[in-house]
Amino acid sequence: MVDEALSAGAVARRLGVAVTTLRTWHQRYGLGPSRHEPGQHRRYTADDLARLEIMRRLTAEGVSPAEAARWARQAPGAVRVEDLPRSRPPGVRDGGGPTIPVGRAGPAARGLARAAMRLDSTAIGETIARSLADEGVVATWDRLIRPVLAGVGERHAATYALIEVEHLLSRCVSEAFAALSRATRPAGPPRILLSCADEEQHTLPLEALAAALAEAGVGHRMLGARVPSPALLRAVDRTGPAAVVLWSHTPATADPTQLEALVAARRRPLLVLAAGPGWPVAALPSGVVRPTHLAEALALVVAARDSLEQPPST
Ligand code: B12
Repeated sequence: MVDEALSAGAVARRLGVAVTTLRTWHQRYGLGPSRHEPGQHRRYTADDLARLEIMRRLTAEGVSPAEAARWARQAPGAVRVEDLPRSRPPGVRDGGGPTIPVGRAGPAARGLARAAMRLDSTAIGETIARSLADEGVVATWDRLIRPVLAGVGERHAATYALIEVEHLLSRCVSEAFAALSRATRPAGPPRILLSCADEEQHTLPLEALAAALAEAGVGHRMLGARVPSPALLRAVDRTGPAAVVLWSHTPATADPTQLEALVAARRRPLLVLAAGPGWPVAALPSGVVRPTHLAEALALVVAARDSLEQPPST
């Protein structure tokens, strides 16, 4: 299962629980790390992890923590999966119930998906914050958050369920990106304008771009969801941005006249990006660029900002 002993943070990530939950399980139920090397923090072994996996699964299914801990302490070896108790109260579904498919994404994404299924906003927030600090915004969005969001969308489309999971997860993602942005100071004036198309409520990819810009110290303005075309044009006129990114997630909000108005604006931005899967690739006004992923959009807007800042060559 695992070759090396793990830290509490790594175990929390794998299981999709908060570090504070691990601490409680250790203090109250004796399910702590067993490897101890002098002068170092205790580490979790593969057997410790197997016990905690049982604890996580049973508590998620509604078994009381004390009873779950009794089963967990017998593992590994002494417990067979079919012997485990199944006292799941109505409405509590995990483990054997529906899960969020995350494709080939790694253990952290599976942990995030499990935390989302449990509506555990503390664990969701901790998992995302840890990844933002360790991996940065682009990797966190592409490898951790996006697979889970796509999985929630897929499961919802198939079952009409998980709306509460989608809403809670979306909110936690927004909060994590906003916290990162608050902790940074952009250098220079905000030359990038981010906006959703009229009636578009899917803001998270733009929030990811905003956080990536903040991480890179690039100033920007974010207008957010559902921006009517005249309001966007007024914002362009008042702020003269180097680049405007207009997000549309579905064909229903992808009216190309919004883009036409931008390229015809009095203070025409150097770069207009039609971002998001909603835009019809074949019907974009000329001069409009369509990035397909976060890193590409980031590189394009930073380049536009840089060329506006550069003094004219003599
Ligand atoms: C979270 C979510 C919501 C949240 C949004 C919260 C928020 N603050 O953003 C809420 C609950 C508000 C919501 C509402 C709705 N939603 Co919604 N939602 C989603 C969900 C689960 C994730 C959206 C997201 O952030 N996707 C980002 C990533 C996960 O998408 P991706 O496909 O991997 O990304 C691709 C590209 O976009 C690109 N990309 C990714 N990130 C970035 C970043 C940049 C900068 C760039 C350039 C590119 C890029 O790379 C990927 C490869 O192509 C999706 C499922 C999905 N697969 O997207 C449904 C989904 C988009 N929603 C859907 C629907 C139907 C709706 C509603 C109409 C539901 C309703 N009946 O009310 C409303 C729409 C309201 C509106 N007018 O906008 C459908 C759209 C179907 C369609 N194609 O028309 C989806 C696909 C779910 C589904 N499978 O049915 N939703």
